Parts: sequence; structure tokens; C-alpha cells
Amino acid sequence: MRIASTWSFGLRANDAAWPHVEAGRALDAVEAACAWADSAPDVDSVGYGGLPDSSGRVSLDGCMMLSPARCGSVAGLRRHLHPVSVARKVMESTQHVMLVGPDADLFADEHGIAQEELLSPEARAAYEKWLREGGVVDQSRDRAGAPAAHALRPVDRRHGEDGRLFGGGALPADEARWRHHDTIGCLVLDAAGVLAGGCSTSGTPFKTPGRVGDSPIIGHGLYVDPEVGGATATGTGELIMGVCGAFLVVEAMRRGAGVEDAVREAAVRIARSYALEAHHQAAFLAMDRRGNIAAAALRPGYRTSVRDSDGARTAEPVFVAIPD
Ligand code: SD4
Repeated sequence: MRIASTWSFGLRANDAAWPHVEAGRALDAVEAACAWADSAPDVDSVGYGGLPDSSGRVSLDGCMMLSPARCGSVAGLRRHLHPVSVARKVMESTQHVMLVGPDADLFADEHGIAQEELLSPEARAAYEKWLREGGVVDQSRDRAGAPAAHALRPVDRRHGEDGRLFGGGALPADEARWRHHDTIGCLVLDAAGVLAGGCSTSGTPFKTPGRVGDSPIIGHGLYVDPEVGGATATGTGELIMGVCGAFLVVEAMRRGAGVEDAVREAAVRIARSYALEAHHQAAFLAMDRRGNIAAAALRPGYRTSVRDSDGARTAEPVFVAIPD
């Protein structure tokens, strides 16, 4: 019995999900973990608080997966806050896997899901600042490698001031560097032995409207096969998509690799496949069907949040492809 989620804020997401993990409700656990991150205004690349696209509008993507035959996904929601909940409806009440754009929002309306405001005042302010400063499309760094202005938004500073998200402590500096990479990917092995995963994001900050990254795409941001295990990804979606990241990890496990070697293979594949830029980050989190977990990252600063019968903790990646 275990839940593992991306980044340090995942500790709180895991807590929200834990009663469902213990009760053997893996899907509810995944939904609760992702919904917690969606609702937290301080978690700024997912849900409310997520940074908007270059038109100033937030769009949300997410998916859920139990097995190749049971998965659901939505991309480009503009009126509904919890993409994984809508993805679950797609999985459970349609013959399809993925719905996108305004029709995905209409589908959510039809299923009685209330529409909500997605753009927080802080995210709006960050967007206006970004516009004033010339609208450089970059995730965290300017061309010279210094932190870009929007990397120092008020939403970031709150983490360190009141410690609300991180158990009373400030976000470690190396992780703070990737504050805009707040996508939640979560993997659960519940008390009944059911493995499930979910992934929710607002994508990359100030992205081109219509852009969809890895997170809602089955096999890229998330893949689960109950016979083998599951994997989820976070970071620059374009890097993850080019290598079918989550599928790559699960297929490595299918061939006999342990979780550690499987995530290492995916991180190395990314490091070898692209001309990387300073702002690029990617991380893979895997859980095998027995609940063993491991994560690997492209660069330092990624952490996994874990909760199981031993309690809650964060865990360092077993491998970092490009150490500082
Ligand atoms: C995306 N992979 O849309 C997401 C962003 C992300 O942590 O993971 N940020 O590309």
C-alpha cells in the first residue's frame, strides 16, 4: 500500500488521498491527490494558480489510467478545474480515451461538473508582468541563464514564508529553481492491490494557445499496466513526448528492469536525444506492481513525495542525468 507523487508539494496531495488508499479505492485516491494540487493556488503549473498561456487564459490537461483497457484523458479544459475528474468520466462513461478543447468542457458540463475560475490573481499578475517584460517564452531562465523575472512571482515566495505546503519548512533552493514545474503525477497501489495513476497540469507557462504537453497523453505523461507497473513524468513535455517517456519506463520494467534502472533509462534517453537548454527539466517516477518506487531526473532539484505504512517522506531521485 503506497502513494507516490511528483515534487515536494505531493506530500499534501498524498495526505488528501491517503484515506482512499487505505480503503482500497485507488481511483478515488488518484483523483483526490490531483484535485488537491489543482485547488492549491500556490502550486503554479497545475489547476487554480496555474500560469496561463500567451493569450492570458489557463488551460488544463490531465489523465487517469488503470490499464491499457481502462484509461481516460482530457486536454485544453478552460472552464473546469479538475482534469483528472473529467478524464475519469471519459474513462467510465464513454467508449473513448481522450476529449479535447471546448467539447471536453461541454462534456464536463453534461456530466454535472461545475465550471470554475481557473486564473488566480497571482497568476494574472505574473502574466501581466511577463507581458510588460517582453513576453520571453522561457520556463525559468533568460537567455543568459539568470532566473527570468517571472520565476520570482509572489506565488513562489509564499512557499518559503509560511511553509504551508512543505511541513513548516521552506522549499529547498534546488527544487525552488523548478517552481514552474508543478505538474502532479501520482501512482497508487491501494490496500486491495490495485495500481492506478493520474497526471494533472496547466502545462508550461505562457505556452502557445492550443499547446498540449505529455501530461494528458497516455504513454507520455502516464502509463499503467497492472501486469508490470506504472510510470508518470513531469517537466518539459516536449522532451518527454519525443521519447514516449512513461511508456518507455514501463516497457523497460516489462523487459525485466527494476524500477531504478527503468527510470534511469528514460532520463538517459532524454539527455541523449536533445540539444538541451538550461531551463529544461524532466523527471520520471515509477512504481512496479509490488509498490517499489524510484525516480530519476534530468537535472538536480526534483523530489518525490511518498506515503505508505512507514509514514510520509520525500525521496531523492536515484539518478540525475546532468548533475550541476
Ligand atoms: C507539460 N509536463 O505540459 C508538463 C509540465 C510539467 O512540471 O510537468 N511541469 O509539459
